[in-house]
Amino acid sequence: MVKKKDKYIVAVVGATGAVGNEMVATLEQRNFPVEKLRLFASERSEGKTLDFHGKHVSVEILTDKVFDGIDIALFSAGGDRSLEFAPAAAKAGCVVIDNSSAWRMDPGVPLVVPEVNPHDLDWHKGIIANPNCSTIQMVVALKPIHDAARIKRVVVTTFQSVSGTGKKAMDELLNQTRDILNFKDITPVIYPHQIAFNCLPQIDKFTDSGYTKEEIKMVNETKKIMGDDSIKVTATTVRVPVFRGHSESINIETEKKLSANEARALLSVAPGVIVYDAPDKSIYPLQTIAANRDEVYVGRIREDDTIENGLNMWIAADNLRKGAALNAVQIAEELIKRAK
Ligand code: 25A
Ligand code: L14
Repeated sequence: MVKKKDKYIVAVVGATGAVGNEMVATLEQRNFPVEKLRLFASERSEGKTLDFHGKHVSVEILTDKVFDGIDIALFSAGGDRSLEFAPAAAKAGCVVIDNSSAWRMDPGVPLVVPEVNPHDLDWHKGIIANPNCSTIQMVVALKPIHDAARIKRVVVTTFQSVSGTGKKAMDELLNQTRDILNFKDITPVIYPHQIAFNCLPQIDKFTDSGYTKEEIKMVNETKKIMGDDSIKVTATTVRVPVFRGHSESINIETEKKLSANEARALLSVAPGVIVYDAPDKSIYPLQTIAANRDEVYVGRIREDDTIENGLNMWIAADNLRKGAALNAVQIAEELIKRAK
């Protein structure tokens, strides 16, 4: 449990990664009440420093002994590190907000998007999971529609940027693009195929079902966050040659009829959402518009007349912010609001 204080000792684990960097920036931008910031990564980052409120903070090596006295730790160093270190951190009295997929479906761990299910923070036991980036932005847009008309089924296709995979993937897209434009041969390393000038219908590993783990995460995490196992979700997740921001095409079937205008009205007052939908002016969500912004952009809202109660929409959000770092910091903000 987080105890009520004026300021907190906060740690970022995996601080030198793409998401970790964004966590440090988000804590600063939102003026989170930080008494002391501690940064952890592997030996590879020893000697590095990151700036926080104008001061250089040194990166320390992560061990299971470091957590004494830390109030809140934001983890983003990959699933294996979360499995290994989060229990030790929780045991030391530190509340872990974990960005990996390691703990998300554990029944003893709440999976939280503050706009959707902040009440699930009430039953955490020291570890709170931050959902998958594609799931977070989708449930922010689905929640007001579910509350008004009950969602029966969702068909989603994602268009995901390379920053979700980390810094090395961003370098791979940049280097491949430059090499191809210079007529040089390229060798894919991070992704199984060329990502420059290409779209890959694979994110994370394939399972025996033929679906990727990313697709399965979207199905299971949506039910857990929305607290409704009856919502059917089917997903196709696609990597596109974009650096930052994910888009999604979403088809929704509801129990009750909702017109496109009614959906637009609900979404326009929903927390964390910007309705960006003026097709006559070619205004619709784009990864370039959502990048470096906090909100989920929703547009192309239309009725699907091939089913009784159907809607189509297109959404975009920043995967490193709402999809990862911002959602984690918002969870921390909710925790300190509830602290006693
Ligand atoms: O281990 P896994 O489960 O396979 O997952 C690791 C992957 O998950 C990514 C992460 O991206 C990495 O590719 N990742 C993290 N959060 C994610 C999310 N929300 C996510 N992917 C999707 N969604 P990353 O490279 O941007 O961030 C990695 C961070 O974790 C730190 N870290 C790694 N091992 C650690 C550790 N921290 C503590 N203990 C450990 N044992 C890592 O710190 C980074 O902060 P680092 O010091 O290892 O890396 C600093 C720089 O070096 C680069 N790098 C990483 N690995 C190698 C490398 N360089 C050379 N060789 C390597 N093998 C990193 O890019 C970073 O810039
Ligand atoms: O958080 O884009 O489960 O490669 C892991 C894969 C996030 C996206 C997660 C990617 C995902 C990431």
